[in-house]
Amino acid sequence: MRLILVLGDQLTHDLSALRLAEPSDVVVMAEVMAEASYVRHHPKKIAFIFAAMRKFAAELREGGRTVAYTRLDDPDNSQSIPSELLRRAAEYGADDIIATEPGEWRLIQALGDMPVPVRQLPDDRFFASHAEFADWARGRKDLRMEWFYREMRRKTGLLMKDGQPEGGKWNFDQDNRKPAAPDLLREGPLAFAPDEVTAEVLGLVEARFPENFGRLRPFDYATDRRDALKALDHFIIHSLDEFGPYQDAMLSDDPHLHHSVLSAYINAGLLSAAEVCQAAADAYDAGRVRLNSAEGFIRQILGWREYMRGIYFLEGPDYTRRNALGHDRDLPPLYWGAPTRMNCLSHAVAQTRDLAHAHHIQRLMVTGNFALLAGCDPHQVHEWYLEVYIDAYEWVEAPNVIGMSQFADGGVVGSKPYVSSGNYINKMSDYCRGCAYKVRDKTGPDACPFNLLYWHFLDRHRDRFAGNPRIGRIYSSWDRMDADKRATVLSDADAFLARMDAGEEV
Ligand code: FAD
Ligand code: DLZ
Ligand code: SF4
Repeated sequence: MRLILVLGDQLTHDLSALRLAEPSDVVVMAEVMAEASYVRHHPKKIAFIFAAMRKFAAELREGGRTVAYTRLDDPDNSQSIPSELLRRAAEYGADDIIATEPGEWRLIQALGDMPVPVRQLPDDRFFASHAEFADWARGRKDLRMEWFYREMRRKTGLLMKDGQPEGGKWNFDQDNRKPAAPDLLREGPLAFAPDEVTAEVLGLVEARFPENFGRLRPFDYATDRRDALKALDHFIIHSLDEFGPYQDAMLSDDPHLHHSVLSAYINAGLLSAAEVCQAAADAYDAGRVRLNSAEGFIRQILGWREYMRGIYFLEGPDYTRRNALGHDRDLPPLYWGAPTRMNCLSHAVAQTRDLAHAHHIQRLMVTGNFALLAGCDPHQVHEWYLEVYIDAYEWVEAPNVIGMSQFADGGVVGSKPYVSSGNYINKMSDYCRGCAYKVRDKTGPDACPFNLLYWHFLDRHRDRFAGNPRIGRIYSSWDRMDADKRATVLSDADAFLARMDAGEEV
């Protein structure tokens, strides 16, 4: 007798472990506190995963499989994945367990340490295997995503014509940096009313996780493949064409703009990365969307998503403890919704609380940028992102946070830190218009904190970044500034940080 483990982010019918399953095997799925509480996940994230797990288990049963499914409140639930596997092994007399490799070192190691042997098969829902990524990385001085992405384009043939990139270029990002105007006609993602299964899970999550940061209701995410496919179609038809030009824009009254909001579905396995990329390429081939949008969108998945996974597994289990810049400030309470006068942060955090989602530029250039400029402990920042986003699993979250956003890996992911003054946020959003701070003020009581902290960050990390070819020249602007003004900027920044550390509203 054999058990087949399916985790909450492995809800894919042709998962490697399920492909190997014999009719007599028992599929094990379990809602457990160990997974639901290794960080205090957003209630919407827990509800999404539990509802999607329950519906996936029902689909497996309809397909004739035997599923041993543990609900969170089952009296026999032993509340961790390894202990549930042991309990089920004893129950069914199983001495062999097959799993698809989990997306987190913690669980890979836990399965490796089990007294019953667990065979962990490669997770082949990705475009590149661990070995392929390691081969690509071997011997390279730096691991830039762009080069890896080109390999993936060649490998998959996506947007390729006669061995050359469609349109003669690999990347059309210079067309993709437009700020957005408020537009009442923008479609946004599809919303799904909770069905019976989801409604029951919402009640469970409400009762069991009342203290977790984030609003559970209204809940309108898809929780099965059928609805996730509808969300994909809707995005391709209504939003993909304008995805490219506005992918870096932010608007106070529009949390999604032209973004797909498909990450939760792809990461949990309800949609495959390959089918999502193919749908975008097909829309381009059919003349329905512009090339810079199709290419920009496909690059996020075929390039960034795949590359982030490669980095996570290449860099090893200590990656989330990296702290190359020696940052140690506690993440301020405003990240959990305490009031702040900074309008951009207030919006990004409120949206995160309400939706368990924020788009890439909000994550990178608002919440991430501020934490980096303020010198916050990258491990705390990492845990925050892992908690609050519905699409967050360590393999994808950690390289984005520790690497891309906080530069805590010392430059494995990014060749320069993603920092900016208020100027960038003002250019790409309407946040500054409604802010108590003045984005044009460089010093003084109303100066935008991003302006103060930007120079503070560069000044305190001069030794590391002055020689960096991508940002080094900014130091000449800083050095040209009048000495008194430089001193005022730094002391205003220190005063701001001191007020923040003292728990004052900033
Ligand atoms: P779209 O803008 O529509 O992009 C399409 C798809 O591309 C996404 O669904 C996603 O699958 C993929 N994608 C885009 N950018 C990235 C990226 N940098 N890394 C990996 N995949 C990408 N994404 C996660 O899936 N989980 C995370 O935990 C996560 N944490 C992040 C933390 C930080 C600090 C930053 C800067 C980015 C993070 N991202 C994460 C990447 C990105 O912000 C989200 O994938 C995206 O916002 C999801 O919304 P969407 O589906 O509308 O994406
Ligand atoms: C995130 C999550 C949560 C909240 N709960 C469960 C669960 O109860 N059971 C389960 O199998 N998986 C859950 N997950 C997803 C796992 O944490 C995820 O598989 C690992 O982090 C590896 O990516
Ligand atoms: Fe954010 Fe500064 Fe703009 Fe206010 S002025 S919204 S703090 S960037």
